[in-house]
Amino acid sequence: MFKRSVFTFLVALCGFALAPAALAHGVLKDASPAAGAVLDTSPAQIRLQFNEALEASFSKITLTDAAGTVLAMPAAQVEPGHPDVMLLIPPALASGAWQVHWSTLTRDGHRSKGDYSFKVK
Ligand SMILES: [Cu+2]
Repeated sequence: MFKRSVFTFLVALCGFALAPAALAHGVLKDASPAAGAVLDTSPAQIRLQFNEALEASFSKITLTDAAGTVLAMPAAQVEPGHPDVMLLIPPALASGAWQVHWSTLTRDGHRSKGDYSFKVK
């Protein structure tokens, strides 16, 4: 019962404190490759760091090419030891523009998503 009330309190606190700024949840803090990057070679990994710990099974990354086709590849993983980081090891990416689409469920229950693009020369 105590635990439950603490949980309720925390949920309420999170809601009250951040309700006016819903975008403060699951914010992308750092991305590699960065948005707008122009790379000489295909990136070895796509690493996205968020401001909150992620629920691995409900957080994902997809890549689409310039034509909007979704690239088939293994699912993104939460990086071991870094619950706020999602890591994707893509196959070799062809030259051109690539769009990164991410969606997250953070451990406090908030969903968030976004996209950005980079280029491979
Ligand atoms: Cu949150």
